[in-house]
Amino acid sequence: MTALAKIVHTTPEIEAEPELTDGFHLVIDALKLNGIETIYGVPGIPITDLGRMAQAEGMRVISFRHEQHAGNAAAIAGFLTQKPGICLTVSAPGFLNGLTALANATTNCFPMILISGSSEREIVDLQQGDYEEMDQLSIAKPLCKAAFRVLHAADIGIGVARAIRAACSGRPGGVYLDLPAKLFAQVIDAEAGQKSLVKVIDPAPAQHPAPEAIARALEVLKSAKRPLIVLGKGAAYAQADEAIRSLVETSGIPYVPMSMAKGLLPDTHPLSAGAARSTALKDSDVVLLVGARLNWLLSHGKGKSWGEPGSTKFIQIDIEPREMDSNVEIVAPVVGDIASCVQALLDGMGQGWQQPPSDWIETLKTKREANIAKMAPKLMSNASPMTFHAALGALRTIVKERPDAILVNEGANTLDLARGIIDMYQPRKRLDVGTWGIMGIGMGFAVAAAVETGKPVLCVEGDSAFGFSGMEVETICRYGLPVCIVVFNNNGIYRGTDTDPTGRDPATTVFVPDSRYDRMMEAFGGVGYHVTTPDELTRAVNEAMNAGRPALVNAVIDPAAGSESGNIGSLNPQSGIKKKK
Ligand code: ADP
Ligand code: TZD
Ligand code: MG
Repeated sequence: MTALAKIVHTTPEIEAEPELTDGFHLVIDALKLNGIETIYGVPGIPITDLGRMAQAEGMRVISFRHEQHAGNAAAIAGFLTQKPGICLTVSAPGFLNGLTALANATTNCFPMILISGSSEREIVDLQQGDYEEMDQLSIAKPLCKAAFRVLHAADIGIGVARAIRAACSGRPGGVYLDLPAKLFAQVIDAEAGQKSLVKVIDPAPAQHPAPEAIARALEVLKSAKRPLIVLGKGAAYAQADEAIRSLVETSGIPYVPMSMAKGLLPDTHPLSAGAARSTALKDSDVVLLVGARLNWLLSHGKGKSWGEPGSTKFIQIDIEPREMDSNVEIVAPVVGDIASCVQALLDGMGQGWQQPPSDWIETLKTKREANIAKMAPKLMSNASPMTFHAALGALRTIVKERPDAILVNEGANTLDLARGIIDMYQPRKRLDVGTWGIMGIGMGFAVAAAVETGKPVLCVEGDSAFGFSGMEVETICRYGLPVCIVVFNNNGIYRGTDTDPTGRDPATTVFVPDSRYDRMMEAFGGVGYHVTTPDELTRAVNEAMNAGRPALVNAVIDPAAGSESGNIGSLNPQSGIKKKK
């Protein structure tokens, strides 16, 4: 009993029981106080009642079939809204299932909080075999940005506040919050409980760049003959859309969007060098990175994709100071939040800014037009079974006509080709496998995209990729979400044509041929379509998206059309042993 409650009980003239609260309610109140309205999770001991009570208190609680997908939903909710997405799981196995998503969120700089119930500390620490026993805090620590445990109900407010601030401030990331079973039932005085809650003020404070850093960056940019801007998903996350558009248009510098930055400016923008990416990277002399890391996705800023060593100077805008020089020298580091940094650059450009030399712009334009023209006939093929290009050509038109729809995309060929072929027109409309190239984000991302934005969602999924989260079609049907899934069914991973050399088993990369994924959707009351031509695909997707109801289109793709590992086959290690001829 708290001190206050004791006094109340022993004072004879006050008859009424003191108003009490408990751990369950304090967690809910703390989240709500901080504007968090949705929880993604899977129920079970000890958090079943937490989900129920949160729902009763007006929160949206979206129950999944597997925690990884709930975690992915929370992560992408964080990316879309700048508020940490919440994933709620049970102890040990549920926690571990959610951990992949937490690690992936951290890797991608998405703010999320994994809240897991845990077993009794006394038993866990003596390893005495509690129900779902695991030292979850220790296991989470190396896989996330921060990890906290709350032992007393009176600390829930602070615990939630710390988790929110850790997830959102600086470089965003995943946070683990460990809530032992005993905590939920702890009772404290309601007024003291309310007072213990913390509303996080300014969870992601602006971080203004130093004026010297801006001056240095502008000097380097001015000296460029062939400048390029690379926009990354940090730029999409920052929601500084107008400032970024002004930066490109005022500077006149062509830009290349990384995958999830597509649509920050429409891919059809005259300064987009997306369709001339290779030339743009290789021939540029100064590159301004905006919320994009020089990791494998940009060939670490060196090697064959880039010009001669030392010929490209990098300016980098990032909120994380240690990102600078992580792969190559950054001649002008600009540390701060993207909105402030981009605005400072714009202010510094002022009236007298010189547009880049026109021959550079012309070179990229010519290359872009040539690449687009080369691609065009492939997108029109009417062959059946469909090629990836033909099916994506159909979807490209659909996205053009529905620019506010959110595109979720995973797979190998299905991913790499869709990224190149489907133009995006608005910010934060393309959600995909991100920094890790992880399979399994599909349905989790789709659910959260629909729940958080209310917009229609189109998922373009390799048949393997879809399988990682396919059971969540039930979740999509249960909540009646406007999600249309197109499964690019080429009978396998990369291709459906491999065989086991011994003839015993199916090859490691193939699935049951001619599977009917559309029937999975029908099993739960959604609409299934089976299509074999681009025209049928167009009709099915348009019908599904007009209806705004769950649908799955099984799109038959030529099993021989794909290439090993899509665009990144070169990353496959090759055996050093030469086969005898
Ligand atoms: P991409 O995969 O699109 O190239 P990355 O995930 O590699 O993008 O890079 C995103 C970068 O953006 C990270 O280094 C992260 O620190 C940075 N970032 C995220 N949000 C902000 C922000 N608001 N301001 C500045 N940098 C940010
Ligand atoms: N497991 C996880 C979690 N992530 C991964 N990226 C992989 C395995 C390996 N992998 C890829 O990188 S792509 C892919 C796997 C299994 C599936 C490719 O097959 P698909 O696409 O059917 O989704 P295509 O269109 O047939 O190429
Ligand atoms: Mg496939």
